[in-house]
Amino acid sequence: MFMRIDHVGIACHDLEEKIAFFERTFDLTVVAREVNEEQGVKEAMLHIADGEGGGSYIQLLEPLGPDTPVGKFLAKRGEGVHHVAFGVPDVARALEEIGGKGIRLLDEKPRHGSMGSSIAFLHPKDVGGMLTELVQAPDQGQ
Ligand code: MC0
Repeated sequence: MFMRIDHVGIACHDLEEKIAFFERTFDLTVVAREVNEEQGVKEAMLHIADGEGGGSYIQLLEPLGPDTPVGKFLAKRGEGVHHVAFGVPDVARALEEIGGKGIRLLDEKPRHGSMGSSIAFLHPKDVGGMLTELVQAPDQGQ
């Protein structure tokens, strides 16, 4: 079902400061930036490598406000790994399969994600404490 790790999402207070840190420390490059109002984030993708069905990235996330998923996470836990996202060939089909196994779906159907992807989240409490995201790259499943 999973083709690769698409990205690791990291919650931060200051996106620009964290981008500068990752660029100078690990020689990574920002390849996309977006404000995603629906998800309540301002985010940047830093490219690491290319794999089956798409690339892999570090995703830096700054909340648009305190009453958003990342805003609440920061208040409760501070900066750090917020979620892990796995590339799948077909996110709607993956949701059906995973939901059928009793895992709580935070999204019943795919939503808009970074770089034109389709995404959906699984409840962290059902996945060993890890907020899990499914990602279908825009050129998959067409
Ligand atoms: C909350 N919990 C987490 C967690 N967030 N555990 C691991 N990782 C996280 N990120 C835990 C809490 O500690 C709590 O455990 C329990 O889950 C319920 O949390 P809560 O604080 O009561 O509930 P909420 O209201 O904060 O909701 C948490 C939930 C929510 C995960 C359901 O954040 C959500 O629906 N997230 C999916 C959307 C999202 O995160 N969007 C932002 C990234 P205890 O033990 O205290 O009960 S958008 C994105 O990344 C896009 C742009 C993209 O990739 O393209």
